[in-house]
Amino acid sequence: MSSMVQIMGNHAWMLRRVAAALVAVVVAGVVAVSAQAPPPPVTSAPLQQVAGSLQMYVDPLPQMAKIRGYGFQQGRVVPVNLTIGMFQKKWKFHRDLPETPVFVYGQCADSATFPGPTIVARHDVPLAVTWENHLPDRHILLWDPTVPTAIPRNGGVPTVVHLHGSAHPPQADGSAFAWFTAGFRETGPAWTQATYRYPNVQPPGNLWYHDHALGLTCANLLAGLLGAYVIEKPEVDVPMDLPCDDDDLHLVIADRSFNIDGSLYMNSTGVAPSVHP
Ligand SMILES: [Cu+2]
Repeated sequence: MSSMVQIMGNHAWMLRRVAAALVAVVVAGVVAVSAQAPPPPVTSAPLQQVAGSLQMYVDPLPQMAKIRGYGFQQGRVVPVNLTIGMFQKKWKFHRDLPETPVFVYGQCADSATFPGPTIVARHDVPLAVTWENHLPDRHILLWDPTVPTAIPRNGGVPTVVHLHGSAHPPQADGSAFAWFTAGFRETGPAWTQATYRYPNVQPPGNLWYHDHALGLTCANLLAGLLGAYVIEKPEVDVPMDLPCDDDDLHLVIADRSFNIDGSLYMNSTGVAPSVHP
């Protein structure tokens, strides 16, 4: 988790935009402070108790659903449009854990998974994805009130999707300021479109998609808004005899700690509390 956030923290352009918007959102930030309950006092003891109570090797290795990001027409590969939503649901992380409230991606609430479904795109075949926010009015986690944060006036959880490592036009980049709430009821200042088009013109490889909303990337990813995105290129993959289709298994490793009730634990203490609480 922390490494993911550090990756995000390296986006220099984002820092510039955050700096530019700092003045504009400082009032909203004050709202965020007063709207949040104080973080619960959690010590490492209950976390270790929960982690220590989980028996190892009792659950099968989970395999995330795959969504094919291209179609076939008369034997030819053709572009498709996907609709992928964000949903709140409960996820069973381990046989011995109670169900955990999460925010997850999927084509419907029933099929949404933690992490999200693996999108398998084809090199040089553009993919259009309409990302939909079906999240409730309130977040399941706290957020950091000391950084500029997207705070909608009418409730809801701001989200916006960034396809990490992809080469695509800026309007499909998932700017932190292009956030939107459920039903596009409210949108951030950089929001322009509901459908993102990914050209998939770069070399084949493994990417990942994740939430990117201003100030909420940490909480939204911790809640489960992340997934893998693969660009296949048969001309490269086949001669190397690389696994394909059902034999190509994608692993996403995401470390989480759990409270005794099964909910996700969020550390609300910064690494340098005197500077950044
Ligand atoms: Cu990223």
